[in-house]
Amino acid sequence: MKLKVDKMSCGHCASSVGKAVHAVDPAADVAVDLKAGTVSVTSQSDGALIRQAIRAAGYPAVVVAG
Ligand SMILES: [Cu+2]
Repeated sequence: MKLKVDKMSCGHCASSVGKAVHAVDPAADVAVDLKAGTVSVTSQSDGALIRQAIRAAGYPAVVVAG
């Protein structure tokens, strides 16, 4: 799935988002594109849970694909 994630501005943000996703699914594959403000996640877990975890970490996220 691909998400548009607001408020990511630096590597720390990228790692916070990665941690949030991995808290839901430690096996998830996470690719953050800071410039585009997008996050690609490959995971067997429920996408809604992943989106929620990213939001809970402080980054408004919406699913844009998958
Ligand atoms: Cu940051």
